[in-house]
Amino acid sequence: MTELHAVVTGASSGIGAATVRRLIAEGWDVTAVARRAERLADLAKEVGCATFTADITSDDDVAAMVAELTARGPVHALVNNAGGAIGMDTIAASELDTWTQQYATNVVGTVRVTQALLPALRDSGRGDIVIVTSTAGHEAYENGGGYVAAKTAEVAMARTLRLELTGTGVRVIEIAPGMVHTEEFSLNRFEGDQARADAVYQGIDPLVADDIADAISWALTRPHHVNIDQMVVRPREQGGASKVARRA
Ligand code: 8X3
Repeated sequence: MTELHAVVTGASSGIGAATVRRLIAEGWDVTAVARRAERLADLAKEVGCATFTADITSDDDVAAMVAELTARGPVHALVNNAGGAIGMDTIAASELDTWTQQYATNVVGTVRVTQALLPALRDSGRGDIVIVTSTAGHEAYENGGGYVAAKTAEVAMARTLRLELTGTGVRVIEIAPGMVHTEEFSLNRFEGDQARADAVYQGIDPLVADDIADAISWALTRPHHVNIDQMVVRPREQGGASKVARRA
């Protein structure tokens, strides 16, 4: 059998890079997609993945990516991981631009890449679309309005897409992580403020990127008649968005 080919977005760090490593270890042929070419080159050197430098908010980039990937052969899985959070402000105080940006990356970016690769995924005969959402898509929390709204929309997208693709042989798998300590998620959210970013994970054993890569890889490697619709993954000490048991 030919190798299965997965495309992973947001692959230059964190959950995306961990997913690339994990799928390569599982024997997949993987294309890592992100904006930062140098980081992709390092990852390719480390694990032997293919790479494509693209910004998922750009129609041209995504069209070029799909043209190149489909010319190379079939695409069996798409892991939509690119996105992220900006800021921690009340809705009253938040900048509208942060809402627009979070919607553009998390929601519209995911739709853009999914639409563009859907014909190839259907043609593969066993397509998979993974959407990495967040527990923020399932539970609101104060000061997270823009991110909660974007992730809630992404959850709705996953549900709708699953209905629309029923009977086509394409699975739609939503993975919803809680607190995952990655190099960049909270640092980006707090615009480079390392102390604030570190404080998010103080006093708990947070998830790490590989925990989510493990969940993604597990869902993808179930027999293809099994669709893991949704998986919510949190650290043990996080009972809910606003309920975290921290050590003193
Ligand atoms: C990340 C989880 O708790 O920061 O998607 O919203 S949280």
